[in-house]
Amino acid sequence: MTAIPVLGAQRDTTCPYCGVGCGVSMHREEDGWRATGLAQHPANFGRLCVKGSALGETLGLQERLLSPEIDGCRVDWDRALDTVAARLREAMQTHGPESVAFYVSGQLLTEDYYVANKLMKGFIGAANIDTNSRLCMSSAVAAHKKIFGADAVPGCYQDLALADLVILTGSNMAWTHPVVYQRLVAAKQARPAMKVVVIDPRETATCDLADLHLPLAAGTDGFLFTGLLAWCARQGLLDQAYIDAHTRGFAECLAAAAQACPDLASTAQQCGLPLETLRTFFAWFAESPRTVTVFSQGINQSDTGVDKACAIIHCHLATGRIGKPGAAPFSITGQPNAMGGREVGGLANQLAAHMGFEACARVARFWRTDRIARSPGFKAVDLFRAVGEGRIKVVWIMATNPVVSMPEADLVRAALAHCPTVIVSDCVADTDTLRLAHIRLPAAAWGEKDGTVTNSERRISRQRPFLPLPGEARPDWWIISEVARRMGFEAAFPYQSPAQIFREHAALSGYENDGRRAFDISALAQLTDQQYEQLLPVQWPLSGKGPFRPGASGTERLFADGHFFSPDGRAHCTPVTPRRPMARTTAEWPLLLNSGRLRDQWHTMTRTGRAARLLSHVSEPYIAVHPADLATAGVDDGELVQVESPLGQCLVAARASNEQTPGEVFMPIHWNDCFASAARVDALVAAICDEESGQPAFKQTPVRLQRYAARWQARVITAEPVQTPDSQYYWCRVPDGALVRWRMAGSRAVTLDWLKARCPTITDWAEMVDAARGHFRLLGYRHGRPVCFAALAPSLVTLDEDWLVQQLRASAPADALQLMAGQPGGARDTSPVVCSCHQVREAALEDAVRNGCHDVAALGQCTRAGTGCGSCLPEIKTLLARVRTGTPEEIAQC
Ligand SMILES: Nc1nc2c(c(=O)[nH]1)N[C@H]1C(S)=C(S)[C@@H](COP(=O)(O)OP(=O)(O)OC[C@H]3O[C@@H](n4cnc5c(=O)[nH]c(N)nc54)[C@H](O)[C@@H]3O)O[C@H]1N2
Ligand SMILES: Nc1nc2c(c(=O)[nH]1)N[C@H]1C(S)=C(S)[C@@H](COP(=O)(O)OP(=O)(O)OC[C@H]3O[C@@H](n4cnc5c(=O)[nH]c(N)nc54)[C@H](O)[C@@H]3O)O[C@H]1N2
Ligand code: SF4
Ligand SMILES: [Mo]
Repeated sequence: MTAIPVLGAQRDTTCPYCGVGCGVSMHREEDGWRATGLAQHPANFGRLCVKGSALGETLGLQERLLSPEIDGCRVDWDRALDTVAARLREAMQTHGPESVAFYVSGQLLTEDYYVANKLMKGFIGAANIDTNSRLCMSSAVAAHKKIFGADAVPGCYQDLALADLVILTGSNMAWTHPVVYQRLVAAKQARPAMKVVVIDPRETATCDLADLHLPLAAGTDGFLFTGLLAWCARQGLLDQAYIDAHTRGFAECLAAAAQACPDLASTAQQCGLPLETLRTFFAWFAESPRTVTVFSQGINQSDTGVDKACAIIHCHLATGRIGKPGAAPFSITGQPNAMGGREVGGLANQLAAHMGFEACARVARFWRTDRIARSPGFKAVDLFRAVGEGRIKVVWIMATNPVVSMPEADLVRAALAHCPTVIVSDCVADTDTLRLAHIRLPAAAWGEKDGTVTNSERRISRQRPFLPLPGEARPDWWIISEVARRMGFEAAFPYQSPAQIFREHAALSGYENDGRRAFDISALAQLTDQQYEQLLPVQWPLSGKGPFRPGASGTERLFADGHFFSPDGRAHCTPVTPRRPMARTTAEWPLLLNSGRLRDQWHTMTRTGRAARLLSHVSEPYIAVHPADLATAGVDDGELVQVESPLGQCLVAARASNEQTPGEVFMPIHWNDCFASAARVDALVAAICDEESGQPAFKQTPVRLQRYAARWQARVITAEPVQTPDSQYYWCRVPDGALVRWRMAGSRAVTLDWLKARCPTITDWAEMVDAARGHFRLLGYRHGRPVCFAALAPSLVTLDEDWLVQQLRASAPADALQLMAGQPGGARDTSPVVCSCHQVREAALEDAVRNGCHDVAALGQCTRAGTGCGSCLPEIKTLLARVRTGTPEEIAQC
């Protein structure tokens, strides 16, 4: 690995992945950087999940974008910035300010985000800036604003530990917010009487902790929570004093609920749940004044996401379960700075600092501008449609990969392909979106960037750099400010440091804020550069009354006094009439496709896809299908299948899964054209959005499956460049250090020469041919050393890929015959990796269970599995239960 110049040997910062916002301490060691959890950080108290603990492995400069480019040619920054400014100005002058758009991300730091929003809404003078938070949290935001009068999350992580009942709905927390999950596991261990209910159509890793799992029919949470409200009323469980004192519109809300869910049986039927299960859940709710309901994408990513979030919040308001320790509705955020983006006003329908367009005169005064946008701009889906219709002439995409992550992703790709100017700021050199950029701007990456992020519990933490800026990479705030200056807005963008931007953002939050705006961090507006540098994690609000005390921790919990941020200070309940998802299966499209995250990958894999350890958990794209549905489709476990929707196609391996409800299938969101031939799930997903929030219903897409009639399958392992097969074939690449493991397949016959032509730099080949059976092995040599292994056969052959990788790396590899065999003499464990930290495989764990390790602790002692970050503990427990409850025959077969 290239030596990385460093700023120091140890630095405290914040994890760049999920919204838990863990504090990370980075230590320089001989062979690179190591991440450990920051013991004193209140989000994680020293814990890290597998992605956080592998941060050091994703840092290298290979595959980074390190200089600006225009039309594929390297240019200097002056030229790049002048060109961006000129294109924006030209479009504004010729077609008006609405003809330019920014599409930004919850992975920008608050300071970057603030400047992007200020440039668009304050100075370009339109509001066409939207963010990938539209795809993520916008339904929760809309519900918060409607009911609380502000986009404010009431509770904090500690509330989960204090609750008697924790409801996790539409959240696979064990994988997506692993450290909060670990805190919950610890709390339940300490207080076993605490109950956990998981509501999810799939049986996920999170169900491991559940006292009750509700595998409800997809998209029916609205019925469940509206039914709960109506039931509470029937049972006399409402907190009428709280309702009378602190809410408005509750009677209408309850009337609508009673009408939609008149009795338990109808609710159970709508949700596809046994009556008894529902009764148990409701009874637990009734007996647990300290209830926290965590909701995430299973709720938000729906065409009735706002209603569902409202239905959840109503249950808490109606029973006074809010603003108290251990009692809160809790929308848990996904990205590291999803919250920060909401704070600065990154959504097209917000202005700035939690103010809407009604406050444009005030914000204009503060920004000293006469060009402020006066009405909302395009939400993400409409924004890209406007690009497709030619109404947007210049689009600038920062820190997000919409060609992969937007619904109707092929249409997004087509729209960008026809857009006159596409500007993309990213840290890496190749993404599906960057491939369409006319102007590429190299952004500083995590470890180089300097600023702040806000986590799910409103806690602002510092991201601090520990690496110098490589090549010509620059922080996003610098790039945007330079463009603004070149557009003629020098006076408003004088920024020299993130601290300066943060102070302005903090000051705006307190500007003419007489306590009526929840988001107030004006206490931080006077931070000195040194105080900013040393800022400890702090929860907003933190108003400017009185001098700032370094170390102040802010506000743990909101609404304790029953005061909300609406004009009358009450929570405004709003009638919800639940309905089923708009997308329906039909005879032609018989399966409902759900999509979401895997434990060890982050979104479009630009970072986690570089760490071999993280790819060892799941290395290829797949679709999880119930065995009965696989049988109907005539497909065997592991076979390739074409997944089709009216919008597009994917080609992935089928995985038999009893975790799926029959009729429902699941695909991970991570794979894209940089990693596989056709595995972008969003090419299948239609952009059916919640009308109010504009958030797409990513979790429900009717699809059909068809077996892919592969005539051959190949595996290739090499560090040499590989020419990817064209679109008629299947391929998938799995980086493993300097080597890449490839899997390929095709429905049309190919020759051995075709396979050799995939590695054009190799000219020296050894072959082993069994023509009668159609089995071929190749070894490619460079200077007498094997540098490539390839196997081609009618079906997927069993190889020991880890051993082959070791051999291709070894100074003295095994001889050619043994290499061609694809495995060493003795038997080796090639079963799936369960524990990524210690690379412990399923078969080793099964052996250990059979040899007497009958609990997690014993397994950990014997194999080390689960003793690293702990993210695999739910899977270990499932394995334990499976092996221990199997019949002796089944156990013998495992
Ligand atoms: N490992 C990892 N962690 C991540 C991320 C990542 O990429 N990788 N991304 C981060 C981001 S940005 C986000 S937004 C969060 C998302 O975090 P989560 O919301 O926890 O993640 P998802 O896997 O998208 O979806 C959660 C669950 O919703 C379920 N679901 C689907 N339909 C329904 C339904 O109708 N009702 C209910 N109740 N459940 C349903 C799905 O089966 C799935 O298990 O994760 C964050 N954390
Ligand atoms: N079907 C389906 N689709 C979904 C979802 C789903 O559950 N199902 N979930 C949705 C959700 S919740 C989300 S959040 C999105 C996520 O989707 P995206 O935001 O598109 O995914 P990322 O891979 O995180 O993209 C971030 C990009 O920014 C780059 N980057 C990282 N840090 C920086 C930085 O500091 N500056 C700059 N300029 N670039 C940076 C990365 O290299 C990467 O290319 O996907 C959405 N799409
Ligand atoms: S839970 Fe994992 S991914 Fe999320 S912030 Fe913590 S270490 Fe990072
Ligand atoms: Mo997200």
